[in-house]
Amino acid sequence: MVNLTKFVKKVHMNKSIEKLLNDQIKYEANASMHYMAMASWADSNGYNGIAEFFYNQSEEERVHMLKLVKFVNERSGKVAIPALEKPKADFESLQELFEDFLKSEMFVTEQINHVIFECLDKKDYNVHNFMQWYVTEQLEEEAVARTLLDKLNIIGDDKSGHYLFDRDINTIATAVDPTA
Ligand code: OFO
Repeated sequence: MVNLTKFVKKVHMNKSIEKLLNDQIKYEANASMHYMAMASWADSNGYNGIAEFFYNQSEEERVHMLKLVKFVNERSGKVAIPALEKPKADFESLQELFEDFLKSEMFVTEQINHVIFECLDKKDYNVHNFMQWYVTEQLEEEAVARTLLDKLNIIGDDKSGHYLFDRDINTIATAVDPTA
């Protein structure tokens, strides 16, 4: 007869992976608040298109966090809902805003790579499979962040360029092909 108690114990999430997934919950939540602060800054400075873009990014990050919370619970792991960092509220320029956006995405990609590494090390192919969605998502978001920063660097300090960038940001972002 199979010892089911032993089996159930075995399918519980590996502790180091559980810890990394909880860290990831925190990074996604921090990114969500960070982008909310960016949206609010853009809103209060008359950049309505950029504000809309970051409000949407903030919501996307919240959904990424939620997906992880549900996944850890489904897999019998323990979720610790984290306290969050106070996000930066002021930016010197649009360049600074979008440099921070790119840095934030690069940071999250690096953390996801740690999770993937640990999954392979611990042979947890279910979590590895689940995390592939995040890998693809990061590829896309980093490509968008890079493209937007490149455009802004071309525009420089030109005010009419900023006006057009604000007007067209969503068109520019949706046209990015991360595999190109
Ligand atoms: Fe969560 O997608 Fe970027 O950070």
